[in-house]
Amino acid sequence: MAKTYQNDIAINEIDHKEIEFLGPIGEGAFGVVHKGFWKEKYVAVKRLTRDAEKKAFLKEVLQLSRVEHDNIVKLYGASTAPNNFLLVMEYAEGGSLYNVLHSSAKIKYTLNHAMSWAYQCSKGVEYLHAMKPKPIIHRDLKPPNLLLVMGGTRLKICDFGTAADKNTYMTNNKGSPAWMAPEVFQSDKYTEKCDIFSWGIILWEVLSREKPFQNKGTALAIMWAVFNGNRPPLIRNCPKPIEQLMVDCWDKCSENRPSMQQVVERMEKICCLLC
Ligand code: ACK
Repeated sequence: MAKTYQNDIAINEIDHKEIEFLGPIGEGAFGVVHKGFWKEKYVAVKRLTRDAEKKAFLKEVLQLSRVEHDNIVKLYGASTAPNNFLLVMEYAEGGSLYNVLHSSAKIKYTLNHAMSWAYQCSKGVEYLHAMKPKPIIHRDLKPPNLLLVMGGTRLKICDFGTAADKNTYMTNNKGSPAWMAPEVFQSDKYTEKCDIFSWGIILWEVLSREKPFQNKGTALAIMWAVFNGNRPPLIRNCPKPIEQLMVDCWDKCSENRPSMQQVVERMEKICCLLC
C-alpha cells in the first residue's frame, strides 16, 4: 500500500485490483457507493462517477485522512488511478440512520436510542469543529449521511463530499435544503454554526420520526420557508430542555446558536435527567 502526499497529508494508495466489488449500495455526494471485500474485510467503496468532480472527491479523501474518531467513518485509503478514483472506507452494516427512521419496515427504537444517536452525532461534529490547525465544517449533516454499526448502537458520520474548511463560501450549492441553515443557501459567509442548525433538525427528526418539511414540496419551497422563519413543528410532550436545545440550534441568527461543545454539554445534562 503506497502513500501519496497532498498538502503534507498522507493518503494510503490502494490498488483497485485488490478490491472485490460486491455490488452498489447507494449514491452519495460525488459517487456511487459499492460494497466490497478488501484485505479480509468488507469495505464500502465510493467510486467517482463524474470526472468533473475529481477536485471535490480529493477534498473528501483529504478531509477523512485527517480525522480519527469513534463517531466518524474510518477511511482505509483511496485509489487515484485513472478511471479508478475510489475511496475505501469502513463498511457500516447497519446502513444509514435515515433508513432506520423512515424505511417502510418501521424498525422499532426507543427514546434512549434517539438521544444516543443525536449525542453521538454531536460528539463527532464537536471533534470536527475542534480540528487543528483548521476546523472542519461538514455542511451536509443529515440522517442519510449518518451510518450505523454494532447493531445500530454506534453512529458514524460519513459523506464529507461537501465539507469545507472554516469561513468559506458555499460555491456549488450542494447540501440538502431540509437540513440546511438559511445562511448557507443564501450564499452568505457561513461558519461551523451551519452544522449546529442541521444537528437541531436531526434532533427533531429522530424524536418525531418525521421527515423535515415533507409537505413543503420542492427544494426551492423549503428554502423559502426556512428563509421566512419556518421550522419543523414542536413535538408534543417533548421535555422542555430538549425542545429548548433544538429551538436554540435553529436560530436564524447563526451567532445565537450554541457551539457544538455547548450542545454536547447540554445533551449530557439532559441524558442524566432522563436516566
Ligand atoms: O441508507 P444506505 O443503505 O447507507 O444508503 C446510503 C448510500 O450508501 C449513500 O450514502 C450507503 N453507504 C454510504 N457509505 C457507507 C458505508 N461506509 N457503509 C455502508 N453503507 C454506506 C448509505
